Amino acid sequence: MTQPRVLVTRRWPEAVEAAIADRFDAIFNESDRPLSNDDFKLAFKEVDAILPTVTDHIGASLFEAADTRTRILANYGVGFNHIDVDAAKGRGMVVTNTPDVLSECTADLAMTLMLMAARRVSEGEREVRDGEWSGWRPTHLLGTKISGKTLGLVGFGRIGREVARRAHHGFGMTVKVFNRSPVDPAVLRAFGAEQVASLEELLPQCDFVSLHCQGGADNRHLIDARRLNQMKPTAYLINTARGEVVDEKALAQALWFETIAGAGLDVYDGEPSVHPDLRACDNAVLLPHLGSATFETREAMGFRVIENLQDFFAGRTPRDRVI
Ligand code: 8YV
Repeated sequence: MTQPRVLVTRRWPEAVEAAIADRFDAIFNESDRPLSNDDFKLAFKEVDAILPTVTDHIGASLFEAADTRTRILANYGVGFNHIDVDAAKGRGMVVTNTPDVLSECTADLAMTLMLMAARRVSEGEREVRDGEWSGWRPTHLLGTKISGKTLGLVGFGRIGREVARRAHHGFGMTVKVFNRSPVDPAVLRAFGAEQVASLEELLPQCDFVSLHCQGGADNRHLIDARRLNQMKPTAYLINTARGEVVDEKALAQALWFETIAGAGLDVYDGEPSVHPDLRACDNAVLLPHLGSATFETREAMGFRVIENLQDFFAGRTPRDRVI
């Protein structure tokens, strides 16, 4: 029996690539450079499955060719806002993602950013590396305590819940949740959390606000100048979700004029370029999209993609089908 032909758009962990090579007629991207639109147009004609990542912008125009062979886009990652899912649906394509396996590591990174921003970790490290540290003193680089403070979560899916677990049970934080749909009270109780009705209600109460909603058009600039103004001047904004959820120019202004205390960002609108005004803010901690970047998680994401593909090609509904 001929194996399905699949295209892996970036380098994946070795063990996963080996497993893919065993099971499929696989094309790997040895150079690990993002593919162009023309590469994708060709791939749509020649492979049964494309295995994209967040760095692949698979827009509507790529779905227009008449002679498309691709039947499934098996995304490596939970977020899939880089794929035009309506266009995929229009072509009868299946789209899958990789939830669950990255929730813990992404939540760990949100906590990392919270601690780094509040405790001024990057400023301190820059000082030591630059040879500028003049020694201990009682007033040196004072930051903000996170234990016992109030954390607002925007979005309460799998990752938001893992952040709530860490924040509440690990750091004794009070957790408030804004989520579009009502959350089961038993789930809220497990994290000592309270659901509030609106962002307007959430933002003024929180010492930390952490974003865990989806990207995409609906949430573009959900956090804009008006909403940043509703945050306390002592509060911190954490974003491990998608860059487009925040109006970055407005955030840079809020940081520069200290209408909020700081931010911890892992994702950016138009990454890998980062808004120059944000890079100029000392009170912003800026990481290069590391949310799921552990050996364990990146392997687990890969094996989850393989499971989805095997189900699909065996005629079963993949467990992580989103379209
Ligand atoms: C991934 C992420 O590394 O899963 C997601 O949505 O943001 C990251 O953890 C990335 O998307 C891989 O495509």
